Amino acid sequence: MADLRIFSYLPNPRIMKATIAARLCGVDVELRGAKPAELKDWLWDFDARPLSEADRRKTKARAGRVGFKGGQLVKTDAFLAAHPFATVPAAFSPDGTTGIFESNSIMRAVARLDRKRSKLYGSTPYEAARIDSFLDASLVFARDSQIYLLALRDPDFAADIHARTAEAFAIYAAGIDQALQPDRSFLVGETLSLADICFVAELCLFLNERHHRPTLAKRGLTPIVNEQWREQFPNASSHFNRLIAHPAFAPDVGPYLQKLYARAA
Ligand SMILES: N[C@@H](CCC(=O)N[C@@H](CS)C(=O)NCC(=O)O)C(=O)O
Repeated sequence: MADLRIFSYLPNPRIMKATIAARLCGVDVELRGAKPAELKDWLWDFDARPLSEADRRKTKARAGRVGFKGGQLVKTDAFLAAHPFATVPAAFSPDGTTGIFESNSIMRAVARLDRKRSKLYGSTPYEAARIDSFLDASLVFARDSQIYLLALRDPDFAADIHARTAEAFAIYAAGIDQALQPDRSFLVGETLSLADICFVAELCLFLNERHHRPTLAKRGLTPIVNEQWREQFPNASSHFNRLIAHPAFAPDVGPYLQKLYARAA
């Protein structure tokens, strides 16, 4: 039995947080899920699976709210008890009784299950708290990033959203860049931590804006992460480039970015 089960649409950079940490911690994570569009035909449950006729009869469908707006999702009562915000990624303890939500918390759960003394969650309470600080700052950015990426699905997206998100990205990237100055190798302490993993995953997710280049262009806009970001935030950008080649990151991030760049081109 795996140490943690995660149900989500796949691939999902939010899940990379947990799978990268799992490689470094020697933790066994089981992934269940399918492409985003297919999750409407899945039972949202600890025992997540493609819906059978019996599942459809037994469980009522509910309106999706974030990312699945306009669709109907079949979430069991047990799923809602374990996951009160009803979102994916949705992690579960091996017996299915404890739901863990929010991708940063799922990643923290992996680090707490650490079998390799990886120190991914810091070596002291102060380091752990500083890692939390980066995870909180990342979630603030992630919220803006999510609103922007979902808005771009509509060619008539609200005019101010691009400028607001550009500002949010500049604040986030500047903080990361500052934390790496003058030539630090990691965001917290002297070794890789959850803070570095979270940064890479959030940026991978944000790079999805590239898929919406034509929509942006119609409004006279360009992607927020463009060529200039390397010059504006050199430490943050080289940190990202260094980490995506790291053996614990590459199996997830490599294929994800390859597909993203190929599709965006
Ligand atoms: N901040 C959360 C975001 C999770 C989230 O918003 N998930 C959306 C999909 S992008 C969801 O599950 N929506 C379910 C629904 O629409 O009912 C995390 O990092 O896990």
